[in-house]
Amino acid sequence: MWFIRRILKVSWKDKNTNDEGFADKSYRVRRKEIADIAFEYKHGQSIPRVQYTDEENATWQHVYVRLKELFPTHACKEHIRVFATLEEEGGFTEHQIPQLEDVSNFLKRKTGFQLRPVAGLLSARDFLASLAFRTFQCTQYVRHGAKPDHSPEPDCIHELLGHVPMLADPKFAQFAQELGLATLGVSDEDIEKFATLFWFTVEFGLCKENGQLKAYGAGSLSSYGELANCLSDNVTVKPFDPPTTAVQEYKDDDLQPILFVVESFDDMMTKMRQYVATIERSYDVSYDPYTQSVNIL
Ligand code: H2B
Ligand code: FE
Repeated sequence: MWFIRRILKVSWKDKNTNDEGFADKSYRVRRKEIADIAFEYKHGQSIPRVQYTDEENATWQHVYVRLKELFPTHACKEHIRVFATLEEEGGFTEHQIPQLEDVSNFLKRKTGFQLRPVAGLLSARDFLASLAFRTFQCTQYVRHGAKPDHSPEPDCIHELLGHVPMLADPKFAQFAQELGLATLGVSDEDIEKFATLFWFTVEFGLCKENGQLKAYGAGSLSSYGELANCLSDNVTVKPFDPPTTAVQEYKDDDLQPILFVVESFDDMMTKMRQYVATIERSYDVSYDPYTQSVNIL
C-alpha cells in the first residue's frame, strides 16, 4: 500500500506511466469495461455481476491463500469471526472473486452497510460522506496480475478481504458510520484530518487483545507484506489519540513505519466522539434509518 493521498493529487493515468497496468493495453480495456458498470450504476439497482477471467481469479487466489496463513495470528477476533462466516454463507472461497451484489446483501443482513460500485479513487470528502449512509464505495476491478502482492490503488481484493469483514462487525460499522457523519459539511482542513484518522484506524489500525497487538485495519489485512510488518519490531506503535493522530504524517508508498493502537473498539469510539465534539460545525446531524437520510439538527 500505496496510493491514497498520492492519487488524490495526480490522476491514475498521469501517474502510472511505468506501471504494468498502464503499459498493458488489454488491462486498460478491461478496466474501462468494469469502470463502466460503476458509471452507469444507479442507487437501488442490483450490482451487475462481472465474469472474472481465470487470470483475475488466480490473482485473488494468490492473495487469499497467503493472507489466510497470517489471519489466525495477526487479525483481530472480529475479522476472524466474520471471515469464517463469509466463507460459510457469503460466497468467499479461494477459487473465485466474490460478486459485489452477493457481498452487499451479506453486509446488509449483518450491519445494514451496503456496497456501491465505484470506478476508482474518490475524494476523501465524497468517500467519507457515503459512510454516513452506511454505504461503502467499492471498486470492482482487480489489480494487474503481474504484481499480485501490490496494488497502487484500492482494488476489489483490498475491499473484500480488508474492509468488508470489518464492516460486517456491528461495533465497527457503527464507528465507520459515525466517522462519516462527523465529516458532513466540515472544512477542507478538517476533512484532511478525518482522512488521516481514517488512515490510522480503518486502514491501518491496531487493537489489543489480552495484551497482544492485532490488526483491524483493511490496508494491513489485505496485504501480506503489511500484515506481517504491522506486528513486527519495524513499527513504532503509539496510543490512538485523535488530536495528535489526526496530524501524524504518513507514507502511502511503502510499509507503514508508525501505527496507532486502540484498547478496544469502545475505546476508539469514545475517543473519536470526544474529538468530533471539538470540531466546529454550526449544526449537528443525525441519521434516520427509516428514511435512510441525514437530518440536520
Ligand atoms: N476512494 C475509493 N474508491 N476507495 C477508497 O478506499 C478511498 C477512496 N479511500 N478515496 C479514501 C479516499 C481514504 O483514503 C481517505 C478518506 O482519504
Ligand atoms: Fe481502503
